[in-house]
Amino acid sequence: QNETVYLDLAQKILTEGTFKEDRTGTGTYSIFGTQMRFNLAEGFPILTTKKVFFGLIKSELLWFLRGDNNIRFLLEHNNHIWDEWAFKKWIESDQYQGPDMTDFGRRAPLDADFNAHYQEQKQIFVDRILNDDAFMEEFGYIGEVYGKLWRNWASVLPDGNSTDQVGRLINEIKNNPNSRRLILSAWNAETTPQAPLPSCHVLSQYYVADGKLSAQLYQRSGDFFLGVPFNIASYSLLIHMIAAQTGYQVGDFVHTIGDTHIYKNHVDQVQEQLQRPQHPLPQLWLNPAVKSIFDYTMDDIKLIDYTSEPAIKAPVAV
Ligand code: UFP
Repeated sequence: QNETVYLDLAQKILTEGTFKEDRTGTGTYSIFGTQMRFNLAEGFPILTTKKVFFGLIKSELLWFLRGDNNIRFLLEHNNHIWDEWAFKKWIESDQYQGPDMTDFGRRAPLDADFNAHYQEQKQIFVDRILNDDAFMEEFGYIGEVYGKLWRNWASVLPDGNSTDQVGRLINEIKNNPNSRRLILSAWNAETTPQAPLPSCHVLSQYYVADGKLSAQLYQRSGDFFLGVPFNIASYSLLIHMIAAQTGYQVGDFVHTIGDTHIYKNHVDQVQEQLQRPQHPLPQLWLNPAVKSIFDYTMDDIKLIDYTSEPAIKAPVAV
């Protein structure tokens, strides 16, 4: 089954991974340079050994495709996966006057009192992003990452226009499908390293053969338990959407990851997951009436027959 490639790699990281300290202070088991391949014709590769929240994947991808890098759109869709990164910029600004939030990601799981203050401050922050336009304009942005770079890559020429990489990619796939230059880049060497979370999925390449569209992603860093299942489903959805808009069937999703890691505090959860049965993969439905990749809404994208084992909770390393 399709998911075995994921489970086998999880097992390999646990048995062969090197223990490595990391930026978050958590510690990881890590392997450098891994690859998984998913044949999208066999079903939609969302994990079935634990529940993955597809609604969050949809709203995040629609947010990227809007060229949006302000978290308000995500909050309006009840999606909180980017909150911490915007919050980090807010508490580091000189306008923030609340209790000390230094190192909130590390401290919150260890200290119940601190965690209560942290949750309160984050709620205040999120409410302000949603309701206060000036605050949203100042503190809602997460910098030069995905959406901004995909749709609106700033020109280096003084009077140049910005580049819509996604629009260009779709045109190239339609007009020049044998091209070996079908690239979507989310890493601007000048600006991306300053973002609160510099892009994890750095670059993807698209490939057409035998009437099928495939893609390979290079992900620089992969949190194998929490992040990677999202990334697999997100790129698989993107391939389906591009294929639908360019008239191809779906081929393979090739997922290459640099630092492929399992956080120390996710090991029990991974071991539990490895004991669980797999279910048949669901199918993806895209509304065929949508005629541009930029026009999909939440209701135009559905998973059919997604059955899975229950979700497994684990702390996010921030
Ligand atoms: N991470 C992912 N996938 C993502 C994303 C983040 O796995 O799409 F945005 C994880 C990888 C790593 C952490 O554990 O978040 C980012 O930390 P760093 O920038 O130090 O690699």
